[in-house]
Amino acid sequence: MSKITTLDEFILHNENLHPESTGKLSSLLRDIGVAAKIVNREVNKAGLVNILGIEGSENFTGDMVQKLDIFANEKMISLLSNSGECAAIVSEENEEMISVPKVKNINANYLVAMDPLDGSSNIDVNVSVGTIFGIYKIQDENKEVTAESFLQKGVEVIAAGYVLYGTSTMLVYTTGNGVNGFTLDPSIGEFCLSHPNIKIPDRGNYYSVNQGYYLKFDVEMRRYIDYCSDLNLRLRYIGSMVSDVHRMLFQGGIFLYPNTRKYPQGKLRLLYECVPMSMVVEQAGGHAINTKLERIMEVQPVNIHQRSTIVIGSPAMVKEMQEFIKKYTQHEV
Ligand code: AHM
Ligand code: MG
Repeated sequence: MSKITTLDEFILHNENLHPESTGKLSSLLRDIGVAAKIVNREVNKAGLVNILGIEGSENFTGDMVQKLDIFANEKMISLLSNSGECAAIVSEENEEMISVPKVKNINANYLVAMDPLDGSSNIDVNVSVGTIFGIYKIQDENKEVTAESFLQKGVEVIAAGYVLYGTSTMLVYTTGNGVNGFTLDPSIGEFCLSHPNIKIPDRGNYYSVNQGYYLKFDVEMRRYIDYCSDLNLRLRYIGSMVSDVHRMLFQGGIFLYPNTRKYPQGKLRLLYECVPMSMVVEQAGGHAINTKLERIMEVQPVNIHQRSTIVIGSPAMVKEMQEFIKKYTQHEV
């Protein structure tokens, strides 16, 4: 029987490879792992207890917030706050940045941007959802941490990943040195290394886009979708970015969320959806750009909740899509 490596062991092992490391990032990553287990427990029993359904409130963007979103948000915030390593949090569910009080009067070094439960429209029909996170370093320790401290390009992110609450629960993350996937073994309550050094295939047989918006897409997007269909690629769209991108990561393919009439800047959030997923995909050998052909990781954010278009997945397919944008676009790119 091969030896099982738990998430904690893996994080510790990597820390030992870097003698200069302070262990603070490791501890933050471990806390995210613990939060993921707690959220997972609730997601799994969502059908059993009366936690499902609309909470009755709307989050500040006007999307309906469901109970599990609130639970996941609160759990993540509480674990990150107690970790002592996180100075502030930006969450999809909170309009303002959340300042975290110092633990034992020690300054924390990191900032966390997260979507605590992405794909929330899937919750009450028992379809996969996910948690997305990106960890930033505080650039100037002498300055007070404000929302502006989060306005760093994706290339500055030091760790990013996601948790997929699916048929099994997986945590996939990168610290900029490859991507590793861990599957939760419910019998021992541990994330165990199941997918070391993930590499995305150069192309795949899948494309993922909300084709229901076809007529609302720009012409280059419509031409590209026609092309995918001509090639007999298989359309897969769960409506949960984590799940859809996870499929591309393992089986190859392309995920697109372009601008629509309703969302002229795209729907997905740059800081806590597009950047972390782009870092994971790039670290696995894939590409991620917006429809202006900018690399997502190099976009300078101007607002913590800003939206972005995204084209992400297998490198050969993203390059191909890029050519469609250049050829058919009626805007300047
Ligand atoms: P959410 O954070 O409110 O759940 O919204 C993000 C989700 C993504 O997971 C998914 O890719 C997208 O919204 C689906 O949107 P649409 O229903 O417009 O296709
Ligand atoms: Mg989301």
